Amino acid sequence: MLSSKLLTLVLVVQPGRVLLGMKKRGFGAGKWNGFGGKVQPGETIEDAARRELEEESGLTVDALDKIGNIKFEFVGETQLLDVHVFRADTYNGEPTESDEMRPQWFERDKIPFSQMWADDILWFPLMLQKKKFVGYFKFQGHDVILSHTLEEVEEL
Ligand code: 6U4
Repeated sequence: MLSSKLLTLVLVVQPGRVLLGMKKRGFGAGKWNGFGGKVQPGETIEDAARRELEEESGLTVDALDKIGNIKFEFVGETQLLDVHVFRADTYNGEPTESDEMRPQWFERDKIPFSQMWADDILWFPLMLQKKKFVGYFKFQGHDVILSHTLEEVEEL
């Protein structure tokens, strides 16, 4: 039985564009990704999502919608990543570079999937259509998906 680590991931979406961050260090460095990180003890998952978004992008949000839950297994690792995905359609502040992330807006038809986690191209279309989803991805290293499941759900 694998233990799991709780993580958050926030996508800020505006009509026609999505904010991504270039991860400058740590897990997934060199990839464009949403903003997020580990849930700390005593913190709700949503609080962690807000905190990480602010730390990494400088933005605060009023409403965060739960949009997905994805579990990642990395062959050879004993811990699953249990990633709670949120979407924000409004935000306060201006995207600001942090030590960890360099934010940039991308037009919806120019999302840089070749420089993102390999799973993103599969679930971004659901997220952009505001469809909720659950998924499981088994990775070999950081680039190869060995198997996966992905399904739309009514509720999370
Ligand atoms: P810190 O605590 O910042 O040193 P770090 O190792 O940088 O930790 P962290 O906390 O930024 O990692 O968390 C990793 C982030 O990457 C989370 O937002 C979840 C996200 N993530 C992990 N695997 C992913 C994947 N396969 N696809 C994806 N996001 C993923 O889209």
